[in-house]
Amino acid sequence: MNAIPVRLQGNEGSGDTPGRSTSVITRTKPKTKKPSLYRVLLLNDDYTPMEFVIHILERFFQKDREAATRIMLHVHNHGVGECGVFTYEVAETKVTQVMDFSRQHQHPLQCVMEKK
Ligand code: TYC
Repeated sequence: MNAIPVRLQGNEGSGDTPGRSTSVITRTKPKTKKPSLYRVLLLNDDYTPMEFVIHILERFFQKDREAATRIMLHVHNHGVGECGVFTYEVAETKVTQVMDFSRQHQHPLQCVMEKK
């Protein structure tokens, strides 16, 4: 639950119109909602070249060579690994970019997203 700080707005204690209260409750803090976050994952396969996966991580996930190599080897050894965490639309865009780029280069690399 989320407490909402409020302020009374009206004529209480104003000295106006005794006996006729017109107060309303107003929000004092803007109502904000944190966006849901999604992990973008790469899946291992036996055919996509390691160098191609490193390139994907550099190009679409802004990883430096060292981080990209570490993530690629993690996927290679464990079957799946995280490339980043994004809001829904950004995650969806990354998945599409990776899948399209891999397809264009005739690699079977799979990229998926999952809610955190
Ligand atoms: N297993 C691949 C190979 O040995 C390399 C690879 C790593 C493929 C990560 C996909 O997401 C992947 N060439």
